[in-house]
Amino acid sequence: MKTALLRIALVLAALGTAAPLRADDGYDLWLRYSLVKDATRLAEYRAAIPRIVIDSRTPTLAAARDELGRGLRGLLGAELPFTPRGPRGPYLLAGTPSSSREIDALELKRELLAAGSEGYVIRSMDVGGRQATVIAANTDVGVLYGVFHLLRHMQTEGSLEGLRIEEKPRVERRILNHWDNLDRSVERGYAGRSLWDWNALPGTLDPRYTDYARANASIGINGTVLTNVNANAQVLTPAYLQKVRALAGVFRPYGIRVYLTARFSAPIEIGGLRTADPLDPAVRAWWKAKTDEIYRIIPDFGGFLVKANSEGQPGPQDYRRTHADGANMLAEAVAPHDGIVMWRAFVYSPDEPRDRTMQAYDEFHPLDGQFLPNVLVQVKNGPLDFQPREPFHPLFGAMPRTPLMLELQVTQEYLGQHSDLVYLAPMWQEVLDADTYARGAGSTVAKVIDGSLEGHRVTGVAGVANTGTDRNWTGHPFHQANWYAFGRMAWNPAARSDAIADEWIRMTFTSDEAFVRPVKRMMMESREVAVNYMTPLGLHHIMARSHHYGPGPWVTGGRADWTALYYHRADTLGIGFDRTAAGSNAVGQYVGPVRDRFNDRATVGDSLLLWFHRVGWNDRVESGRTLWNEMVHRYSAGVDSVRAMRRAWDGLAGKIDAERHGEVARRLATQERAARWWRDASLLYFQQFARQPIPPQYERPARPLEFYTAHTSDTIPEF
Ligand code: BDP
Repeated sequence: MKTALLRIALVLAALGTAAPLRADDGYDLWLRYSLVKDATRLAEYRAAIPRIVIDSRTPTLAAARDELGRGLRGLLGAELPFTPRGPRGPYLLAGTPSSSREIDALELKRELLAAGSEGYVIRSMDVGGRQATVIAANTDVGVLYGVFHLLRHMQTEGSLEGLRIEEKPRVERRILNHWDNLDRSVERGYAGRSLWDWNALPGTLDPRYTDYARANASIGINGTVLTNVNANAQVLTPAYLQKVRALAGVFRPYGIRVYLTARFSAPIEIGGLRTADPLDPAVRAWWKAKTDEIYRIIPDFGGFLVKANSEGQPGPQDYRRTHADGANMLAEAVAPHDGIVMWRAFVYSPDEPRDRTMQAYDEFHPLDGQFLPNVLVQVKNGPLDFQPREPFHPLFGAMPRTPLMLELQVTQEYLGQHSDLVYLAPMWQEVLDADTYARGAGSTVAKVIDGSLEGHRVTGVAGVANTGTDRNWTGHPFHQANWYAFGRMAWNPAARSDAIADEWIRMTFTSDEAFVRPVKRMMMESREVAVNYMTPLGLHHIMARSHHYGPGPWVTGGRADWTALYYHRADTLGIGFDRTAAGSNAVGQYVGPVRDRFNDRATVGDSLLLWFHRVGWNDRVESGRTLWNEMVHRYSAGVDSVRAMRRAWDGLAGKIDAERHGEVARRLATQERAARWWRDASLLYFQQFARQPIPPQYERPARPLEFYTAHTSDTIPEF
């Protein structure tokens, strides 16, 4: 009796009846591999893949094999046998022409030629009279990527019949930038402490390092900069390099290289030199020796990321040298080892500039053609600093002889930090799709980045990571989607944000359409919602001082371009930063048609209106409302949309596990309070200048302006 009951219980468990409500702490990210719900699909998978053939003699093929085992065990609810060569019947075959004689014999030569060093081919095909699902690649890591693709295909319940997939990344270096400090604090991190336990390294290897690598490999990320751009030279000392080597050893099987940030003054700080002048022979020799030492310890080290002469960081300009002089010195040191230098263009002068958004272009544009071939200039998506909305950076398309790397911020410094559900992929898509007109119509930022516009071979995309020691890696469960989307868009800058959201939801939660549809809508709208309650109509950098969470349009004092006033310039006549030809002429940094569009009030569009124009409070905008009324409307709509998101989410209770549902519900409640805080504080502040009432159909602010301006902490005030 007991055993019969047990058997029934086991069968029920295997059928996954209880699966939707299984408590889930989010640790498994999108790699949950829960049992396939659709019975027909499940039967199809079980019939097509009763066994797996993969030679796993290398660490990377072993990782591929482990992932297949783990994934299919979860998806199919059964342990599949790994056989050297199955007897009869269908099977899954994975490998390279050198790991597998069967693969070598397949008619896939042309496809494999096209797949390159990281691509793969997935086929349902006949192999020696037997039906096989084949994952073939030229390299082990290609096989691993193919395995993750097939698992994703099955997690999203695609058919295995007639599979013909050929994939390869469009960008060579797909890199996370960790702004992690050696004391384990994370600059602009909202998910706990740094994943790198420097004290315990190199002796102790946290199992999370492997899961971190798996997650990254599953979305094609192939590099990680372990340390903050505000760099500490200590990481280049022998003791730390041993720790870095230990991490590199964990990541290597997953195709992930490590990179480090190089503090420009390291020759002085840890090298005992008196200068860090990039043209000084002793300095050059020091970097060369240091680099050789690093490569002796980590033979596949990726290279250096450098923030120089920006926000107090040392750099070549301290010695009256150029950014090219600095970058080339390091590039020469890493070149013999096939390394690269990622030199950041996020610079602005220590003197207060007329228009800060113009400085990176002014400095870097003249240097085009002066960088060595293994230097990438890393440019943030917009000319200011990761705001909820910015125009694309004018350097894209303006440095044809230099490979430009796109830097995106996955962590949400300016987009609600720990609390706000903001899916960032639509914002990244907006940038990647933007037409620079550098070589006529169709010269999109995506084509600049993937090298196709100017024929660059070295290409890259960087994302400032949002990971930390929180059990679910990113704090907010939906912030996992931004890590996921970053990888998918770095692999293919032409990927669509809604398709990525769709697969992420299915893999992370469920394929139940009644859940997928509303959640996808919520995600796709979320960025515009945040823009509305934070910085509508092209407003920017009106966040609170330093911590950047919550509103601070009143911030003045100190360095002018670190204040909100500098950016919004509100007075009784109007508001906005005049960047037209009559103003700072920032529009002049864009190519003809773009310049003209931004320069003209009639064509710029409301979304970037106050970025480029000063507008009177009673001027009409696209909706036909006056500017003031539109501002009230947008801030209010932002709050209303968050309320709608909460209602939609509450209605989905029971469709997924209570644990993650509850966590998101709690964060949405916080987001609503944050949105109201933004709305009330911003409207009251700007109202002083507009001198007009909030129209009666809109909600009143809860407290007077002084209440909000008196609040300076990074917690939401009680109102
Ligand atoms: C800003 C951050 C600051 C970073 C800087 C950078 O506020 O913490 O150091 O960017 O990108 O957005 O270097």
